[in-house]
Amino acid sequence: MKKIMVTGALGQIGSELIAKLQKEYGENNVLSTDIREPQTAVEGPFSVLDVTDGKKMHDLAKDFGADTIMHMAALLSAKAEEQPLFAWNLNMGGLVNALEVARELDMQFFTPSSIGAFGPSTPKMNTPQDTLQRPTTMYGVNKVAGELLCDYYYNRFGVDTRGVRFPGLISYVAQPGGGTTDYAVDIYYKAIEEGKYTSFIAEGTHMDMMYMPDALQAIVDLMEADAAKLMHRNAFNVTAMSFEPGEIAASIQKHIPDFKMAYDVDPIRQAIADSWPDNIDPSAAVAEWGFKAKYDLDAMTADMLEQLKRKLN
Ligand code: AKB
Repeated sequence: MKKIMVTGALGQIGSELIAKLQKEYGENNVLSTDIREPQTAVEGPFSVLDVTDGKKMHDLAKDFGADTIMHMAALLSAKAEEQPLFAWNLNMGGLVNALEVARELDMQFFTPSSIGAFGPSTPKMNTPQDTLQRPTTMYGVNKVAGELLCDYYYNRFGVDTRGVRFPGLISYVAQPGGGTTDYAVDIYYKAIEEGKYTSFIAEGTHMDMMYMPDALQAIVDLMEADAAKLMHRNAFNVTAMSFEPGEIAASIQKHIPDFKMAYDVDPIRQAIADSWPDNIDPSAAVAEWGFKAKYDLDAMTADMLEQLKRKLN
Protein backbone atom coordinates (compact mmCIF):
# COMPACT_ATOMS: atom_id res chain seq x y z
CA MET A 1 0.00 0.00 0.00
CA LYS A 2 1.38 3.44 -0.94
CA LYS A 3 1.97 6.15 1.69
CA ILE A 4 1.54 9.46 -0.11
CA MET A 5 2.37 13.04 0.85
CA VAL A 6 0.52 15.70 -1.16
CA THR A 7 1.56 19.37 -1.34
CA GLY A 8 -0.99 22.05 -2.27
CA ALA A 9 -3.70 19.78 -0.86
CA LEU A 10 -6.23 22.61 -0.47
CA GLY A 11 -5.90 23.76 -4.09
CA GLN A 12 -8.23 22.97 -7.00
CA ILE A 13 -6.70 19.58 -7.83
CA GLY A 14 -5.39 18.79 -4.34
CA SER A 15 -8.72 19.03 -2.55
CA GLU A 16 -10.26 16.33 -4.76
CA LEU A 17 -7.08 14.32 -5.21
CA ILE A 18 -6.91 13.73 -1.45
CA ALA A 19 -10.36 12.12 -1.38
CA LYS A 20 -9.51 9.98 -4.42
CA LEU A 21 -6.20 8.81 -2.91
CA GLN A 22 -7.82 8.10 0.47
CA LYS A 23 -10.39 5.96 -1.32
CA GLU A 24 -7.70 4.05 -3.25
CA TYR A 25 -5.06 3.71 -0.51
CA GLY A 26 -6.77 4.37 2.84
CA GLU A 27 -7.37 7.58 4.80
CA ASN A 28 -4.32 7.26 7.03
CA ASN A 29 -1.97 6.63 4.11
CA VAL A 30 -2.38 10.13 2.68
CA LEU A 31 -0.74 13.16 4.30
CA SER A 32 -2.27 16.45 3.11
CA THR A 33 -0.10 19.57 3.32
CA ASP A 34 -0.79 23.15 2.34
CA ILE A 35 0.57 26.61 3.11
CA ARG A 36 -2.68 27.55 4.85
CA GLU A 37 -4.77 25.93 7.54
CA PRO A 38 -7.97 24.36 6.19
CA GLN A 39 -11.14 26.40 6.79
CA THR A 40 -13.26 23.32 7.21
CA ALA A 41 -12.25 19.99 8.73
CA VAL A 42 -10.04 17.84 6.46
CA GLU A 43 -10.30 14.05 6.55
CA GLY A 44 -7.05 12.29 7.50
CA PRO A 45 -3.67 13.70 8.56
CA PHE A 46 -2.87 17.34 7.67
CA SER A 47 0.21 19.55 8.20
CA VAL A 48 0.91 23.15 7.29
CA LEU A 49 3.81 23.32 4.80
CA ASP A 50 5.32 26.14 2.77
CA VAL A 51 6.93 24.24 -0.13
CA THR A 52 9.85 26.67 -0.23
CA ASP A 53 10.88 25.18 3.15
CA GLY A 54 12.77 22.09 1.96
CA LYS A 55 13.80 20.94 5.44
CA LYS A 56 10.25 20.90 6.77
CA MET A 57 9.10 19.07 3.63
CA HIS A 58 11.81 16.44 4.18
CA ASP A 59 10.98 16.05 7.90
CA LEU A 60 7.24 15.70 7.29
CA ALA A 61 7.76 13.09 4.56
CA LYS A 62 10.23 11.14 6.71
CA ASP A 63 8.09 11.23 9.86
CA PHE A 64 5.02 10.10 7.90
CA GLY A 65 7.01 7.29 6.24
CA ALA A 66 5.88 8.47 2.80
CA ASP A 67 7.01 6.48 -0.24
CA THR A 68 5.34 8.80 -2.77
CA ILE A 69 5.16 12.57 -3.12
CA MET A 70 2.56 14.34 -5.26
CA HIS A 71 3.67 17.92 -5.65
CA MET A 72 0.65 20.03 -6.59
CA ALA A 73 1.49 23.42 -5.03
CA ALA A 74 2.00 26.04 -7.75
CA LEU A 75 0.92 29.49 -8.91
CA LEU A 76 -1.25 29.29 -12.07
CA SER A 77 -0.71 31.15 -15.35
CA ALA A 78 -2.57 34.46 -14.87
CA LYS A 79 -1.36 34.91 -11.27
CA ALA A 80 2.20 34.09 -12.36
CA GLU A 81 2.04 36.91 -14.94
CA GLU A 82 1.06 39.33 -12.14
CA GLN A 83 3.98 38.24 -9.94
CA PRO A 84 6.62 36.64 -12.18
CA LEU A 85 9.50 36.61 -9.71
CA PHE A 86 7.33 35.24 -6.92
CA ALA A 87 6.06 32.59 -9.38
CA TRP A 88 9.61 31.58 -10.28
CA ASN A 89 10.58 31.24 -6.62
CA LEU A 90 7.47 29.32 -5.64
CA ASN A 91 7.05 27.12 -8.71
CA MET A 92 10.72 26.24 -9.21
CA GLY A 93 11.80 26.42 -5.54
CA GLY A 94 8.91 24.18 -4.45
CA LEU A 95 9.55 21.71 -7.27
CA VAL A 96 13.27 21.33 -6.68
CA ASN A 97 12.63 20.86 -2.94
CA ALA A 98 10.07 18.14 -3.65
CA LEU A 99 12.43 16.40 -6.10
CA GLU A 100 15.24 16.53 -3.53
CA VAL A 101 12.99 14.99 -0.87
CA ALA A 102 12.04 12.25 -3.35
CA ARG A 103 15.73 11.62 -4.09
CA GLU A 104 16.81 11.62 -0.44
CA LEU A 105 13.97 9.36 0.74
CA ASP A 106 13.75 7.22 -2.40
CA MET A 107 10.14 8.16 -3.14
CA GLN A 108 8.00 7.91 -6.25
CA PHE A 109 7.20 11.39 -7.56
CA PHE A 110 4.32 13.09 -9.43
CA THR A 111 3.89 16.68 -10.49
CA PRO A 112 1.60 18.17 -13.14
CA SER A 113 2.87 20.12 -16.11
CA SER A 114 0.37 21.97 -18.31
CA ILE A 115 -0.65 22.97 -21.83
CA GLY A 116 1.01 26.20 -20.66
CA ALA A 117 4.35 24.52 -21.39
CA PHE A 118 3.67 25.21 -25.08
CA GLY A 119 4.04 28.55 -26.83
CA PRO A 120 3.11 30.43 -30.00
CA SER A 121 5.64 28.57 -32.16
CA THR A 122 4.28 25.14 -31.08
CA PRO A 123 1.98 23.48 -33.68
CA LYS A 124 -1.51 24.58 -32.57
CA MET A 125 -3.53 21.64 -33.84
CA ASN A 126 -3.06 18.06 -32.65
CA THR A 127 0.03 19.28 -30.78
CA PRO A 128 2.47 16.34 -30.64
CA GLN A 129 3.92 14.90 -27.44
CA ASP A 130 7.44 15.88 -28.51
CA THR A 131 7.51 19.27 -30.17
CA LEU A 132 8.76 22.86 -30.00
CA GLN A 133 8.32 24.37 -26.50
CA ARG A 134 9.11 28.07 -26.39
CA PRO A 135 6.38 29.44 -24.05
CA THR A 136 6.09 33.19 -23.59
CA THR A 137 4.67 33.22 -20.04
CA MET A 138 6.43 32.84 -16.68
CA TYR A 139 4.13 29.89 -15.90
CA GLY A 140 5.14 28.25 -19.18
CA VAL A 141 8.83 28.85 -18.52
CA ASN A 142 8.36 27.21 -15.09
CA LYS A 143 6.52 24.26 -16.60
CA VAL A 144 9.12 23.56 -19.32
CA ALA A 145 11.96 23.91 -16.81
CA GLY A 146 10.01 21.64 -14.45
CA GLU A 147 9.51 18.96 -17.12
CA LEU A 148 13.25 19.00 -17.84
CA LEU A 149 14.12 18.93 -14.14
CA CYS A 150 11.90 15.88 -13.56
CA ASP A 151 13.55 14.10 -16.52
CA TYR A 152 16.93 15.06 -15.05
CA TYR A 153 16.13 13.58 -11.63
CA TYR A 154 15.04 10.35 -13.33
CA ASN A 155 18.06 10.10 -15.64
CA ARG A 156 20.69 11.33 -13.18
CA PHE A 157 19.45 9.91 -9.86
CA GLY A 158 16.92 7.24 -10.86
CA VAL A 159 14.02 8.99 -9.06
CA ASP A 160 10.74 7.49 -10.36
CA THR A 161 9.36 10.82 -11.62
CA ARG A 162 6.06 10.88 -13.54
CA GLY A 163 3.80 13.65 -14.80
CA VAL A 164 1.17 14.84 -17.26
CA ARG A 165 0.51 18.07 -19.13
CA PHE A 166 -2.95 18.93 -17.83
CA PRO A 167 -5.36 21.05 -19.85
CA GLY A 168 -7.86 23.34 -18.09
CA LEU A 169 -9.49 21.31 -15.31
CA ILE A 170 -13.16 21.74 -14.50
CA SER A 171 -14.69 20.79 -11.16
CA TYR A 172 -17.48 21.74 -8.78
CA VAL A 173 -15.66 21.08 -5.50
CA ALA A 174 -12.90 23.72 -5.24
CA GLN A 175 -12.62 26.75 -7.52
CA PRO A 176 -9.36 27.30 -9.39
CA GLY A 177 -7.54 30.54 -8.66
CA GLY A 178 -5.56 32.58 -11.14
CA GLY A 179 -5.68 30.39 -14.25
CA THR A 180 -6.47 31.26 -17.86
CA THR A 181 -8.90 28.37 -18.29
CA ASP A 182 -10.85 29.38 -15.13
CA TYR A 183 -13.64 30.88 -17.27
CA ALA A 184 -14.78 27.33 -18.05
CA VAL A 185 -15.43 26.78 -14.33
CA ASP A 186 -16.86 30.25 -13.52
CA ILE A 187 -19.40 29.92 -16.33
CA TYR A 188 -21.19 27.00 -14.62
CA TYR A 189 -21.45 28.85 -11.29
CA LYS A 190 -22.86 31.95 -13.00
CA ALA A 191 -25.21 29.86 -15.14
CA ILE A 192 -26.82 28.51 -11.96
CA GLU A 193 -26.63 31.72 -9.92
CA GLU A 194 -27.49 34.36 -12.54
CA GLY A 195 -28.42 32.65 -15.80
CA LYS A 196 -25.75 34.65 -17.62
CA TYR A 197 -21.97 34.92 -17.92
CA THR A 198 -19.47 37.46 -19.21
CA SER A 199 -16.43 35.64 -20.56
CA PHE A 200 -12.94 37.10 -20.18
CA ILE A 201 -11.80 34.79 -23.03
CA ALA A 202 -12.86 35.74 -26.56
CA GLU A 203 -15.30 33.77 -28.68
CA GLY A 204 -13.45 31.39 -30.99
CA THR A 205 -10.53 30.73 -28.61
CA HIS A 206 -10.10 26.96 -28.37
CA MET A 207 -8.32 25.37 -25.41
CA ASP A 208 -8.05 21.79 -24.18
CA MET A 209 -10.08 20.88 -21.08
CA MET A 210 -10.84 17.90 -18.85
CA TYR A 211 -13.36 17.07 -16.13
CA MET A 212 -11.76 16.54 -12.72
CA PRO A 213 -12.77 12.86 -12.25
CA ASP A 214 -10.85 12.02 -15.45
CA ALA A 215 -7.84 14.06 -14.29
CA LEU A 216 -7.72 12.25 -10.93
CA GLN A 217 -8.02 8.84 -12.58
CA ALA A 218 -5.18 9.80 -14.95
CA ILE A 219 -2.91 10.56 -11.97
CA VAL A 220 -3.66 7.22 -10.30
CA ASP A 221 -3.31 5.27 -13.58
CA LEU A 222 0.02 6.88 -14.45
CA MET A 223 1.43 6.29 -10.95
CA GLU A 224 0.34 2.63 -11.08
CA ALA A 225 1.61 2.09 -14.64
CA ASP A 226 4.36 -0.40 -15.40
CA ALA A 227 7.57 1.67 -15.43
CA ALA A 228 9.02 -0.50 -18.19
CA LYS A 229 6.30 0.73 -20.59
CA LEU A 230 6.91 4.45 -19.98
CA MET A 231 9.01 6.00 -22.74
CA HIS A 232 8.19 9.59 -21.76
CA ARG A 233 7.64 9.43 -17.96
CA ASN A 234 7.08 13.15 -17.44
CA ALA A 235 4.73 15.54 -19.09
CA PHE A 236 2.41 13.24 -21.02
CA ASN A 237 -0.13 15.19 -23.10
CA VAL A 238 -3.61 14.41 -21.73
CA THR A 239 -6.91 15.95 -22.81
CA ALA A 240 -10.59 15.08 -22.98
CA MET A 241 -12.04 17.87 -25.14
CA SER A 242 -11.26 21.16 -26.82
CA PHE A 243 -13.85 23.93 -27.00
CA GLU A 244 -14.25 27.69 -27.30
CA PRO A 245 -16.50 29.81 -25.06
CA GLY A 246 -19.43 29.73 -27.52
CA GLU A 247 -19.47 25.94 -27.45
CA ILE A 248 -19.58 25.64 -23.65
CA ALA A 249 -22.37 28.26 -23.63
CA ALA A 250 -24.30 26.17 -26.20
CA SER A 251 -23.81 23.07 -24.07
CA ILE A 252 -25.24 24.91 -21.02
CA GLN A 253 -28.18 26.18 -23.10
CA LYS A 254 -29.27 22.57 -23.64
CA HIS A 255 -30.16 22.60 -19.90
CA ILE A 256 -30.82 26.31 -19.32
CA PRO A 257 -32.31 27.60 -22.60
CA ASP A 258 -32.35 31.26 -21.44
CA PHE A 259 -28.65 31.26 -20.52
CA LYS A 260 -27.01 34.41 -21.94
CA MET A 261 -23.35 34.78 -22.88
CA ALA A 262 -21.49 38.11 -23.22
CA TYR A 263 -17.80 38.93 -23.70
CA ASP A 264 -15.48 41.38 -21.91
CA VAL A 265 -12.05 40.12 -22.93
CA ASP A 266 -9.15 40.43 -20.49
CA PRO A 267 -6.11 41.19 -22.71
CA ILE A 268 -3.62 39.47 -20.40
CA ARG A 269 -5.45 36.17 -20.10
CA GLN A 270 -6.45 36.33 -23.79
CA ALA A 271 -2.78 36.71 -24.80
CA ILE A 272 -1.91 33.68 -22.66
CA ALA A 273 -4.73 31.64 -24.23
CA ASP A 274 -3.66 32.70 -27.74
CA SER A 275 -0.15 31.43 -27.07
CA TRP A 276 -1.43 27.93 -26.15
CA PRO A 277 -2.45 25.07 -28.48
CA ASP A 278 -6.04 24.61 -29.70
CA ASN A 279 -5.91 20.88 -29.09
CA ILE A 280 -3.15 18.52 -28.02
CA ASP A 281 -2.53 14.91 -29.04
CA PRO A 282 -2.69 12.48 -26.07
CA SER A 283 -1.69 9.38 -28.09
CA ALA A 284 1.59 8.77 -26.19
CA ALA A 285 -0.36 8.61 -22.89
CA VAL A 286 -2.90 6.27 -24.50
CA ALA A 287 -0.17 3.99 -25.87
CA GLU A 288 2.16 3.94 -22.86
CA TRP A 289 -0.24 3.70 -19.90
CA GLY A 290 -3.75 3.44 -21.31
CA PHE A 291 -4.96 7.01 -20.67
CA LYS A 292 -8.70 7.35 -21.29
CA ALA A 293 -11.17 10.14 -20.47
CA LYS A 294 -14.84 9.35 -19.85
CA TYR A 295 -16.40 12.81 -20.03
CA ASP A 296 -16.95 14.89 -23.17
CA LEU A 297 -18.33 18.45 -23.08
CA ASP A 298 -22.02 17.54 -22.84
CA ALA A 299 -21.51 14.78 -20.26
CA MET A 300 -19.42 17.17 -18.16
CA THR A 301 -21.99 19.98 -18.47
CA ALA A 302 -24.83 17.71 -17.34
CA ASP A 303 -22.87 16.57 -14.27
CA MET A 304 -21.49 20.04 -13.39
CA LEU A 305 -24.94 21.64 -13.49
CA GLU A 306 -26.53 18.87 -11.44
CA GLN A 307 -23.77 18.92 -8.81
CA LEU A 308 -23.66 22.72 -8.59
CA LYS A 309 -27.45 22.97 -8.25
CA ARG A 310 -27.16 20.73 -5.20
CA LYS A 311 -24.17 22.62 -3.82
CA LEU A 312 -25.50 26.15 -4.31
CA ASN A 313 -29.16 25.66 -3.44
C1 AKB B 1 -4.16 27.71 -16.08
O1 AKB B 1 -5.07 28.17 -16.77
O2 AKB B 1 -3.19 28.37 -15.69
C2 AKB B 1 -4.20 26.24 -15.74
C3 AKB B 1 -3.44 25.44 -16.74
C4 AKB B 1 -4.02 25.15 -18.07
O3 AKB B 1 -2.35 25.03 -16.47
N1 AKB B 1 -5.55 25.81 -15.63
